Amino acid sequence: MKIIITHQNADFDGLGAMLAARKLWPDHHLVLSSAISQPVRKYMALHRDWLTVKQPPELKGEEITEVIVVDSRDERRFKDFSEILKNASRVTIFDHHPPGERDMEATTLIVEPVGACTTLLCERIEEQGIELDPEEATLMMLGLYADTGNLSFPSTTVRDLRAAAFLRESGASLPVVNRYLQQQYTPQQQELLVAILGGIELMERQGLRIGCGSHQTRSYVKGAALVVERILQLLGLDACFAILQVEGKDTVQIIGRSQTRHIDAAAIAQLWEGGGHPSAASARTREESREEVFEKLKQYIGDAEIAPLEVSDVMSSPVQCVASDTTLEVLQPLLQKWGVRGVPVMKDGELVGIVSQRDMKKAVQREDWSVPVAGFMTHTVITVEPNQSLNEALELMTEEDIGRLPVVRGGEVLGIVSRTDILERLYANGGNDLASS
Ligand SMILES: [Mn+2]
Repeated sequence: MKIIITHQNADFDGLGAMLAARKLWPDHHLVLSSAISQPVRKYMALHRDWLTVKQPPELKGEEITEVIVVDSRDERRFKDFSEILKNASRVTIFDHHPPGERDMEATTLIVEPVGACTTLLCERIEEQGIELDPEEATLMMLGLYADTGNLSFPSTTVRDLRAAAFLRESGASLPVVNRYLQQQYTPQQQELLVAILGGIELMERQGLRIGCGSHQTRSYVKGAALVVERILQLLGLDACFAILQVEGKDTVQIIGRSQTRHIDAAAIAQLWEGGGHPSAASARTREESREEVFEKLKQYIGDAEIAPLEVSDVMSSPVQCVASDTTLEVLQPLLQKWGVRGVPVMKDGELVGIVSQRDMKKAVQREDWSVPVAGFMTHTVITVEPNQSLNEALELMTEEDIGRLPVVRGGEVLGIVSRTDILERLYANGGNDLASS
């Protein structure tokens, strides 16, 4: 017998990649360990008619010759399958996680840094001209969207976008995708959200804001990671960690989310032998109490070496630009709509100026609404590179008496940084950045 498996606590990317693998190798059976994440369980309950999966006990007595593993290669996430994997004559792994210490060996190992594992298999499906029906395309789209945050996480690659286009063309239903990805919070999740928010400790390092919460719950809260993500957004944090424990139980759960390259959630999860991605990771331990874990976490964050922030860490990106022939009449409502005080001006793909409220005021006084931006913009454009320090950018703004700088590399406008963006960070850090750079 030949089988396709994914990690325990299967998520949509795991399931989507499994289905995609079976399209490529139809003689394989899908086998799902009984521990699966809650949204996936709900999905499975409604789609059993066409999505047939076996459970590990059904494999008893079968000789498993070939195994395809998708969406992880960390042996700790395959405890139900350890015997099978040891005895199989062929193991093929498709994964998109960075390497870890407990990675399994494989006959064929395909690991590529894309946003979702489903993407790797979708590409092969498209290449081979295999057709998908809308249900299949929808499940794969769920996998792709779940792991890329609806194609918005920084880990999203062009390959993920292309795979999404292929799945959409194959009839993937976005309303169905949304139904499973934007689930309402359960009462337990809502309670947890309020509890963590109430007791969260905020730390500031080099202008980065990191929240750490610790909470004991009456029972296990499914989907706690979503709660941590929500807190990150609500408080506008750069990273957020929650330490959870069920009353009367030994296991302490650590969940981390990070939106900054300076805080690696996976490296922190590894302190307790956990894993994941730099932006999203988790771990469990029975060796330490919740208080000990909390102290260790805070100490780690407090001691972590964090390079001084650069312009790229605080810039707004992508940035709205206007063409040099845009008229004042068109420009004024645009700036209002975008809620910005100034924008870069482009001509033939090149940055030729910057126009601010201040420039516009003068033009408005002349009441010539048909005058193009080029007629009243600031022509000398002072720019910064993304890797310049905040201090350098601020000095430049002070010297030149300007409120914002386009961030440019190799002629390409990557973003824009304002004085407020920088001052907020520097003051959050008590001015330490100024001293250290
Ligand atoms: Mn994945």
